[in-house]
Amino acid sequence: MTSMLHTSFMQESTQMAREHGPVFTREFFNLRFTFVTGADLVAELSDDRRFEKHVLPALEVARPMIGDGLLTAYNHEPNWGKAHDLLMPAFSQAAMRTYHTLMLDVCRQLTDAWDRAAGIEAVHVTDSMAKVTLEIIGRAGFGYSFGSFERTTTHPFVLALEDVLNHGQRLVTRPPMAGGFLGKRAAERNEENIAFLNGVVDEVIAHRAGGDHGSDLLGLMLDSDVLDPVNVRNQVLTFLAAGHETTSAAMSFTLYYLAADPEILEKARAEVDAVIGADEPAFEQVAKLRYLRRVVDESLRLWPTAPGYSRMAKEDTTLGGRYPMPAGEPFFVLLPALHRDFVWGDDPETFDPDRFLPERIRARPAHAFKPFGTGVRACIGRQFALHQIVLVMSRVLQRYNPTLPSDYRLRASEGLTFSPIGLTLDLRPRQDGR
Ligand code: MNH
Repeated sequence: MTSMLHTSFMQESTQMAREHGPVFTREFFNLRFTFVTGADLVAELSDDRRFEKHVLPALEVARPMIGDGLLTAYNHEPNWGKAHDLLMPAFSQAAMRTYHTLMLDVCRQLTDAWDRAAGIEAVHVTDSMAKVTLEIIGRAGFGYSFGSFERTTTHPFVLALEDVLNHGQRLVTRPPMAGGFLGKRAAERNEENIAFLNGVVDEVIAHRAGGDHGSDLLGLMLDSDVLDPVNVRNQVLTFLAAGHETTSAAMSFTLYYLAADPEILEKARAEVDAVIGADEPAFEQVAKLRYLRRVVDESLRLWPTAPGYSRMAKEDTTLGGRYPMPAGEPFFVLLPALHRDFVWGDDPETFDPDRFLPERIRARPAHAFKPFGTGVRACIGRQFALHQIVLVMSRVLQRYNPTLPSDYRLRASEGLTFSPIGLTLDLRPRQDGR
């Protein structure tokens, strides 16, 4: 869902932050963003006693599809707390053991597909990563395989999901089409898409009714009985909408940075060889890939695939003692700018995984790194995303020697997420017998 808007509003705003930060306002079509980019102010905004999540218009327009699902629920909606309490344990680091085997299955599908494909040059890694994350969340979320690696065209479910999200983005970024024919047609089509998505999920749920509910997230929700059926459906669609492209784009950026620097690539590969060897990684080994994890974190620093999140004051206050913040008014944490704040040193554009060495993290102010949002409304899928990203990267490094085409220059598209434009890699099998 990165292709529709043809904009770089967030990237431009990031450039402006050095001069105009730490708080400045910009308009984008009929939207108004007050950006916060300073680490000290973001730290203050992270206080859940004074501030809370604001559901951005860009999220709000997804409510016809995912309603009061975790991502788009208003703070006062009771289903948020019910779903949060129920699902938190299923997203803990320990729970990742449950998904490790299916994640490995999907890695095997990926490497099989790459090995089968005649060409190892100019592999469209962003497409491949999108398939990986879709298969993983489909299976972990509701035991569903989209057959991404067998298909030559995009699954209709995925097309409908992307259509709905794009439709929402157009609604908030363009003036209303004033009931014109095209607007009416687009609205109808959107309703058809939503009905189709609901139908697919409902069918899966119906198959589970009675008997064995299964050990995926859907099974957990059906077993517990605390969420009503519509909310269960909202959660399933939320995992797909929130957990698919953010994660796949993060994998693509990480692959870019690995391939872009032979020294970093070599260090990551040496670690994978030392910790795992040539076999499939065991669950416990993934967390031991400390250097690779730092590469992932550093990629998320420069390209936090979700560009930001929005906060509002619970009561009238001032931010940093000088920026008036009336209750309920949104302030947007612009992550690429926060992640280049002066607390990161004077070379914030330099890719350096060692910024995430434990002692260097401790030396930085808290809240300078927020790719997964903050507080009680932070990303529930964080461990799930990180486990699969590190796992998939390790499988790639075990098998291939990724190199960038010499003329590739990193540029990112933006929509609900950032994603690298036109990234391809040459993936030669490793020659050292691994
Ligand atoms: Mn995720 C919330 C970023 C992967 C499901 N996610 C958020 C927020 C950010 C975010 C930022 C906070 C939004 C806000 O404050 O409005 N999420 C990411 C990134 C990745 C990611 C950068 C991958 C990299 N997210 C995932 C995955 C899943 C997921 C994977 C599900 C399997 N995220 C969510 C849900 C929420 C969320 C659900 C809302 C949590 C809540 O409010 O309770």
